[in-house]
Amino acid sequence: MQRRKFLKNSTLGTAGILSTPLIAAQAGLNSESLNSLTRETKPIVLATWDVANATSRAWEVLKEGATSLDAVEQGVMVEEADENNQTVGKGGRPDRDGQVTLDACIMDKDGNCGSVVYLRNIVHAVSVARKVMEETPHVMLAGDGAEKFAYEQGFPKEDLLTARSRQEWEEWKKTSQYKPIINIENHDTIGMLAIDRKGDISGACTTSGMAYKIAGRVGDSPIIGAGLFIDNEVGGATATGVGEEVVRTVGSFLIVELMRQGKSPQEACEIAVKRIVAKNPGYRDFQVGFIALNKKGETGGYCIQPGFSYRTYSEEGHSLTPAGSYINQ
Ligand code: SD4
Repeated sequence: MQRRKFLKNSTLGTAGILSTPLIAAQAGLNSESLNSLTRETKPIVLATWDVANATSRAWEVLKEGATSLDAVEQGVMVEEADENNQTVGKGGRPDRDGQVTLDACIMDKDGNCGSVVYLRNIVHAVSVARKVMEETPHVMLAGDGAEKFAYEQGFPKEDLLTARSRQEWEEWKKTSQYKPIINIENHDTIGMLAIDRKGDISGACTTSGMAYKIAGRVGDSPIIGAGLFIDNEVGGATATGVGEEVVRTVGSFLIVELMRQGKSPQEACEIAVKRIVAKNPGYRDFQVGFIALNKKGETGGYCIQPGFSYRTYSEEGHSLTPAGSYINQ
C-alpha cells in the first residue's frame, strides 16, 4: 500500500502520528485540521440572554460526560419549565386569541434535526422536537399533528397559559396594539449551543414566539437555518428577536457559512446583523440578536439594539457578556 494511502486509512485519529506538520501534509491535512485533531477539546455552553439556570444545567450535563445534544436539550428545558419566563414554554404569552403556541428545534453533530411549530398544551417543545428528529422520518411537525405525536410519545397535557399571562393578555386586549417591545417583553427566546468533550457541537432553540401574534404565526426559532444552524465541521449559530427578519436572511445558516469561509464567530454575527440592517430602513424599531460558536470553542454575539447579552459556561467560568450592538456602538 502506498504510504499516503496507509496514513489515510489507518490511525489518522491519533495525535502521535500527526505530530509533525510534514506527516500531516503527507496525510493530506492542512494545519487547521491538524490543530483540531491534536488540541484538547474544551466543552462550552453558550446561550442567548441571561439564562444562568439554563446554562448551569447544560454545563452540569456536559461535566457528567454527556453529549452536547443532551446538554442543550436539558439546558433549554429549564426555561421551558420556568413560569416566570413569559417567552418560552409554560407561562409564555399567548397569541391574540389567548392560545400559547410553542416553536422549537434541535440539531445534532450529524446534521440531524427536528422541529415543532404551533405546538399547544405541551411544556417541553424542545423534547418533542428531539423525538421528531429521532423517532420519525420527518424534520418538522405542526399544530394538532405535533400535539398528537407528543401524546403518543408520552408527553403530558398541560395548560400553558398561567394566571399572570392571562391577566396581561386581558389587559392587552383593551387596546390590542401590536408593537414588539424591544428587549423587554418579546425577546427572551432561548437559543443554546454547546460543545462536548468529544468536540461535537449541538444546538437547540425554543420559544412561545412574539406575544399577541396573529393566531397561526410561526417565527424563526423552529426554522432550521434561520433560528438555529449547526455544522459540526464549522460551528453553530442561533438567533433571538423579531423572527420575520431572521427568516428573511436565513441568519443562522448565513453565520455558519461565514465562519466556514474563515470569519470568527464575532465577525460572522456582525456581518449577519449588518445584512439585516442594510435591507430594513425600519431597523431602529426592532431587535435581532445572534450568538455563534466555532469548532475551536470561540464565541461571538451581536445585535441591532443595545441590551442583548449572552451567557457562556466553560472551564473558565460562568459569565454574562453584553453583546455589541449596531446602534450606539
Ligand atoms: C420569534 N424569534 O418567534 C422569536 C421571538 C423571540 O424572545 O426571540 N422571542 O420571532
